Amino acid sequence: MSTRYLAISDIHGQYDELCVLLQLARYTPGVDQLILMGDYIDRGPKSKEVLELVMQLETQGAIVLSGNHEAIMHAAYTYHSKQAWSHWVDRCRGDATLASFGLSAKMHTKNAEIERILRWIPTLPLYYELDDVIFVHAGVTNDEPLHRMSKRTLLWSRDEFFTHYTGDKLVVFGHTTTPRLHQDPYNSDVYFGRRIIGIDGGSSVGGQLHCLEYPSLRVYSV
Ligand SMILES: [Mn+2]
Repeated sequence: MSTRYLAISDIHGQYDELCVLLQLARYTPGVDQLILMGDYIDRGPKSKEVLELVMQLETQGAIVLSGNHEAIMHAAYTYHSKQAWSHWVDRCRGDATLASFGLSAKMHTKNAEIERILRWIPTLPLYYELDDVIFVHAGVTNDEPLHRMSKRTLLWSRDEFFTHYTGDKLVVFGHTTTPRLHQDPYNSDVYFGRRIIGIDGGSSVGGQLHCLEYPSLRVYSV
């Protein structure tokens, strides 16, 4: 029997939903291969709990990719710039992440747990590849080998990827919410396009959190 891959993306602090979803998919560490595709933090109420669970799942064998929100948080603490801090805390709702750690939004506020996360973020891979499928937070380009693609492409791609992708491999991605992919604000279901599958149902903005089972392409949703 082939391995069951389970892909989840854009959890954004929705810890309770993540726990329910893992139960619904009957995720079994050591049997199934879980692939978490980034954006664990910001917006939702329980980023700290999500991060702790994700790190635990990683030690149990889950593949844990980075999203752009992890990169934004890391940049906010790395650069001595009010703009970088405000971009994360205000624009990307990093204030919700800080609040989940019991911290204020004061510039570069930190505790030991935050320091641990800042050391962990740079260790996260940006994609995961099988013979016929690529799992990535945002997207890929058509004309470069995957290992040469920029962080910008892998973590931030939008329309240039999902409207123009011509590659041979199926790409499973998050980052762009599925109502936008469906061009229907009321449809947050998984988006099955031409050799692309968008799974970010916009859970933190009133949509759904999805888990895509591969290769069956069965979907579990909360
Ligand atoms: Mn994203």
